[in-house]
Amino acid sequence: MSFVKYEAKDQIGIITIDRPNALNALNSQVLDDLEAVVDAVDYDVVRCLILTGSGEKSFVAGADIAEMAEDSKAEGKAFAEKGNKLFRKIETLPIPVIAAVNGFALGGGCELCMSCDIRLASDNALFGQPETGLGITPGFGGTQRLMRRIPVGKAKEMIYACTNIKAPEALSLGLVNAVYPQEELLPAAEKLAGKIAKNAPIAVRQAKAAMNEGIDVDMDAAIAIECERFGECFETADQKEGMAAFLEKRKHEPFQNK
Ligand code: CO8
Repeated sequence: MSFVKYEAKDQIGIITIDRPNALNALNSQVLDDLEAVVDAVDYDVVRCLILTGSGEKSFVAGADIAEMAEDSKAEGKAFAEKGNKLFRKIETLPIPVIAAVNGFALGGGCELCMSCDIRLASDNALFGQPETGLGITPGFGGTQRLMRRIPVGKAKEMIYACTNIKAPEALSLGLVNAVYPQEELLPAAEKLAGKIAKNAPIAVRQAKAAMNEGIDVDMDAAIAIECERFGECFETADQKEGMAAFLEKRKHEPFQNK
């Protein structure tokens, strides 16, 4: 039995963490199941992924506390490496990933959504890094990504003081792009994924790579990355069709990912 479900809808893939009895907490099996699902996606066909949690209460309530409670230093480090490797894989997938945060996004849950390109939230979403209250640090990227997503001082407060933030504050900090009533969250994520899927897939991929690769390097290196990625779009069928359609004042044909 897998704790992660996958559904393909046209060119959109929906991944659901499905361990509702533990509020979708991430134990080793959930991480393995999530990696297996991510690896099995056909990236030639699927143009955008949505990642969400099952139920209406929780996206992911963190790493599984029961599983790691008795870990040694070495086991703790190994678990952090396992989660970080997977989250980095998600962050660097060739196509965009939208996190539809449908409730608790605590600890590893906050970290998982931060490894996605875009976060949308339900109005009951709660974000936080409660780890220091458990005697540990965030270990699935939280000490690094939170301060890259929101102001550093606020990230430090959230981590040192275990201050959780509700959806409206997450919106005002830019941690999420939009907040919806619970029942509107997934339709909104699918609508946005559909808009992304309509655009030239090679261009979207190159744009994602350019932004991901450029964000942590100096501006000269970042601009060089952009030039490289921009050049890669030319001589593609979709670039030729997109530009020809503009010049001929017509709608472009559906992009082919070629
Ligand atoms: N791990 C394991 N089980 C969990 C977790 C979790 N993170 N969260 C919830 N559960 C389980 C509960 O134990 C409970 O199980 P049971 O019914 O068998 O007792 C079930 O889910 C339902 O939970 P509650 O009854 O507690 O539900 P409430 O609505 O009362 O409370 C909360 C919801 C507030 C979300 C509460 O469950 C809670 O505080 N959960 C823990 C949140 C947390 O601290 N998360 C951070 C975990 S640490 C982490 O993520 C570190 C990431 C980096 C790891 C690095 C590796 C070394």
